[in-house]
Amino acid sequence: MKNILVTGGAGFIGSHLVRLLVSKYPNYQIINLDLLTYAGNLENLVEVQNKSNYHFVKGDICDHELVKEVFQKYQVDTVIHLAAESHVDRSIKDPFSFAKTNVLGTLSLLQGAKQVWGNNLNNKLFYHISTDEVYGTLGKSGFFTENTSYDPHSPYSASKASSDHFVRSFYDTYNLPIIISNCSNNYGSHQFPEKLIPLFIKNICNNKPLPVYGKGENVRDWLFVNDHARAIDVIFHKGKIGETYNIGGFNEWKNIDLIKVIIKTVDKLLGRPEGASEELITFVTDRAGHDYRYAIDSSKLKNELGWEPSLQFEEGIEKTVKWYLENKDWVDNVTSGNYQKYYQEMYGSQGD
Ligand code: NAD
Ligand code: TDX
Repeated sequence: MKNILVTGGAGFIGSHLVRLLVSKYPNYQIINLDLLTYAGNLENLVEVQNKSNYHFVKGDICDHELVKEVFQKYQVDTVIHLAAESHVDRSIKDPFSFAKTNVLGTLSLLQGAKQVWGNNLNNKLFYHISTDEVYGTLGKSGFFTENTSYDPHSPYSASKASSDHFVRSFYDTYNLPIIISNCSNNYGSHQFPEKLIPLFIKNICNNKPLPVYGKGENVRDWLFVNDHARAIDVIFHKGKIGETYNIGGFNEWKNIDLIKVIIKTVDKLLGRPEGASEELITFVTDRAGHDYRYAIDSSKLKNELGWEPSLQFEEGIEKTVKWYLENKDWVDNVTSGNYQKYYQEMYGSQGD
């Protein structure tokens, strides 16, 4: 029996995790606390919304009184904390909201756990979900390990780094049982079309330009989102208190090469001639402070807890593209509202 508070469960990774936990563990109560910002969508959770072990609370993690109420009402013994502002480009335009949600929101949850749990810390866990971006950028070779020093460059990664430090400080100072994992770039269904892969699939379908930052030379390490959810499940059950685990797929792609794979896959599934949409590639002004390369060494997670990615990249990309093509209504729904304004402000005439 567990009472697990998942924050940000209506977002991309959170909704994959909630669906996994609710169906795999009928004896666990899963409480999803989510503010439903532009990135949160209850449509992502229709599959579990009527399950008796699933509970939804709409609210802000920064609302400390609400957080304590939720801890008490549901007798929360585990927190898996994903709620965050998560898009680097938005953090460049509005860093303050990243500090608020990612730093103060995390602190509000830590304080809630500390106050409600008191000295009764048996079988308690505060599991914080973080990113490889806290480590900064790599050159052409090498990997981030759990011992790499923090060196964030964007307001997003600075806010995530700060939240990681707060989480660790609660372990060192108050013995709060914590675990942190730092994952590489995720891809898969239900990702908001502001991030590279869903944005480009959407634009290819609509014959719109594909805004590639700089020369498209930057490198990211891509992991299928279901594999991240599986890793969280493993770490939550078998991870050691106080430890950090890196999660990644040993799957590095230069942006421009990845974009060509996406184009090829979408063209094939839409019945267009191979490579027809390559003419949509448009090189635009680089992202400010753009980290050159991320690559995760996840051997600790493999050697100590036995986790490995389950899917080859080509298979994952094909599944992902198919999902977006078959779920145009989902894409249209999440991109109604303020999305057009965001797109115009972000890409202006460059991407349109
Ligand atoms: P997302 O933007 O898709 O979802 C974030 C969720 O948090 C949304 O449901 C949103 O409504 C909710 N939220 C935002 N502010 C809130 C607040 N103040 N109170 C309550 N809920 C709030 O994000 P994602 O891509 O699913 O990322 C989830 C977590 O994983 C984040 O902490 C992110 O830093 C981390 N992460 C993401 C990736 C990635 O590739 N997407 C990789 C590594 C780590
Ligand atoms: O329009 C674009 N053009 C482009 O060239 C966009 C949106 C992105 N890019 C580039 C920037 C990056 O090098 O593609 C790469 C991937 O960009 P994003 O999808 O925005 O991801 P990234 O900035 O790498 O961060 C992601 O991975 C780590 C998530 O958004 C973070 O939440 C996570 O922590």
